[in-house]
Amino acid sequence: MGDVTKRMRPLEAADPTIHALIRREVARQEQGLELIASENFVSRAVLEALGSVLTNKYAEGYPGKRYYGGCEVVDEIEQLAIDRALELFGADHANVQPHSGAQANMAAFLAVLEPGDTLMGMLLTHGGHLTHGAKVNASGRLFRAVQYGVDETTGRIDLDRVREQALAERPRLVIAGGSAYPREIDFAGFAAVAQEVGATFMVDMAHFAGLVAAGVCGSPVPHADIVTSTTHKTLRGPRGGFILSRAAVAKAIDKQVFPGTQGGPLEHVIAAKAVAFAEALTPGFRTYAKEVVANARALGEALADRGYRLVSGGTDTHLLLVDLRDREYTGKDAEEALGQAGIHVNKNTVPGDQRSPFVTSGMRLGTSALTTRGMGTAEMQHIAELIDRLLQAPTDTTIERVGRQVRELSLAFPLYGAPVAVG
Ligand code: DSN
Repeated sequence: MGDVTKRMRPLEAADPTIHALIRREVARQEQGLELIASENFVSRAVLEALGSVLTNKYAEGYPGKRYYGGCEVVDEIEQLAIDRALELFGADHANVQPHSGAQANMAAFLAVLEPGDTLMGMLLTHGGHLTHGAKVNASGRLFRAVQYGVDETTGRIDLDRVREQALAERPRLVIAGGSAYPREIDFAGFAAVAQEVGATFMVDMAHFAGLVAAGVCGSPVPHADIVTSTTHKTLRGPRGGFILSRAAVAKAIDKQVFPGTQGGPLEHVIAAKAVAFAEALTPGFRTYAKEVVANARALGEALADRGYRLVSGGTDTHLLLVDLRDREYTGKDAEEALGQAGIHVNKNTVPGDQRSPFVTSGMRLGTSALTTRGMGTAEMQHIAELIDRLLQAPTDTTIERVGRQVRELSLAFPLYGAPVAVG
């Protein structure tokens, strides 16, 4: 029989506990329906780059100007990531080092603001993002944060109101973008407001970057001075961030990423970003992004047909926000009940929500991950039916029955085919 450890992969032999936990997570991802709007499934190529020896390398600085020797290979990798990001989005400058979207945003703020300056972003509870000036975040502590909301009856940004607020508050930075806003944003309109008050205009496109890359929704790049993003949502890359900018602020951005807010870049992640950017440049990715939006519309319509209220009445993107205030259950209840059957959504505040962010009156859904698995509009209709069945009667029997159908549906759309190597 020989030594069984010889047939094991290194992680399994060295740390069976972590190995087993990763296998459990592989099974959870394979057998569930991932509807969390900020999640997606990367390709095996991205996974391979992420798990590479590039993690061993220190490379503080930028390609050609590092504080360490031996950077000739990572220089080429990082330059490729930059060049591909520029080709994909058509900006003057790209910095691919931010470890996350939050890091990208803080570096961008510090590039154009001094502590105490006024920034203006969308309220977290109206679909904005924590890092756009929420009190509990450094963006709300270091800067004077003014927050705009959506019109609570339409669920949409009212640019006239944003303009009035900007004229009254005179922010030095105006931010558009968020994490639970299902509609396309009028970037040209925002840019005009920012210009009128003499502010820098920044767009955080983390959620819809993949749709922008594919040309399925309008690009903020021609309108904004700075565009920040993550790589792991609709863009389907590794967990991380990047910043695009006009030439005029490029040096300031680079300085605030390193040495301003970060140390050594994660070159293994940067390599994986380069792989994902190359994937996003293919015609196949354009088809994928179109399907993501078609699936979100189909899922929204199927839920609306069953009586669910969608904030803003629908979606232009990958994302849906369901207002549960006319129901007897909360967002937390919905997230927990659906989760027990393997349907993963997240509770989310809706505009005007009286409940805390830990409870909420809404749920947010997105179609990027299931579209990666190959699911289409027919599956979205089936999923709406499963969601409705479970939320109407979250009994043990329904959870068991819906859970069985969830597993069947998931396994009909294999995630990675053969088992993913975990070590
Ligand atoms: N937490 C992410 C989301 O779920 O949208 C944004 O950072």
